[in-house]
Amino acid sequence: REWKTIKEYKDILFDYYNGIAKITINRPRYRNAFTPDTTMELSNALLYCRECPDINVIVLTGAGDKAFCSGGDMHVKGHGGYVGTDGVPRLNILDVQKQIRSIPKPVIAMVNGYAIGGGHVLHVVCDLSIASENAIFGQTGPRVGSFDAGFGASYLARVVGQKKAREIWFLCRQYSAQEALEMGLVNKVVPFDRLEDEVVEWAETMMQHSPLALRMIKAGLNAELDGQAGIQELAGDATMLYYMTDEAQEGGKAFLEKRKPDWSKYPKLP
Ligand code: 2NE
Repeated sequence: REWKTIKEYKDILFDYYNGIAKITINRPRYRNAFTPDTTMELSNALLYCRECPDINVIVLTGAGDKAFCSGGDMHVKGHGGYVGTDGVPRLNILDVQKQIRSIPKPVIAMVNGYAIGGGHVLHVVCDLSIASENAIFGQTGPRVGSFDAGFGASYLARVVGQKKAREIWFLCRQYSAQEALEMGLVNKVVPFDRLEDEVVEWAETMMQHSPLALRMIKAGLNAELDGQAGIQELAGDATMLYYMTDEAQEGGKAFLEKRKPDWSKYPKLP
């Protein structure tokens, strides 16, 4: 399989193959921990994925065979956030989480090793998670002076249930890929050397289906959980579809032609 580079970055790889974009956190020396710079690059790549009509499915992963992502880079954790090369403390990984949830295309976490701390949250917010047998899952926040009480807690609880989510956060244990599968935290576990093939197969299956149907399903599943922000996205999709109707076009045309709109010819289904 020949992945083609979409764009060069410092901390991430950004590749394309057959309708699939693959974003790889490329800091294996630090178990693919992210700094604010890494996070800005992730945001930038995700924005590209949103805009590009040739990208149907996005895969998020980490470089190497040890880690998907080990969360925020503890070397740059300062007062008020993680400090990037500009010296400003930030928690901009939260923006990436929101982007993953709101991008109107399926996002698959290809979990190739440790998914720990903020790295665990990243896989949790992806639509699907496929893990290799060596993957290990867990939160560390309360052990290392941090926490993610947003999607990292509330959405996790929707995925694995309240008791398990509290166990994961309160005890900071590590869980095997098999345990993750049993608690519904991942969709499938495969041997490491099959991981990418499996992920591409899942992406290709989804690409045989209606992109708009997938978009609406994702928006609907999110809307139930994301309050007004979730409803806003679902409503935005409804507006997009409405704009594609003759009825909506009539409104705009009538305004420009300085006449009363004639709604009578459009269907009013029961
Ligand atoms: C990931 C884990 C379990 C891997 O363990 P192991 O034994 O395979 O590797 P090791 O030796 O711990 O790590 C290899 C190198 O990577 C660095 C280590 O410091 C080590 O460097 P050297 O000793 O060789 O110099 N490394 C690993 N994780 C790093 C990190 N997150 N930041 C900087 N360097 C890191 C084990 O390494 C581990 O437990 N890592 C820490 C995980 C963690 O606590 N992450 C932060 C959680 S808080 C967070 O992510 C967060 C949040 O809670 C809320 C909002 C935003 C972020």
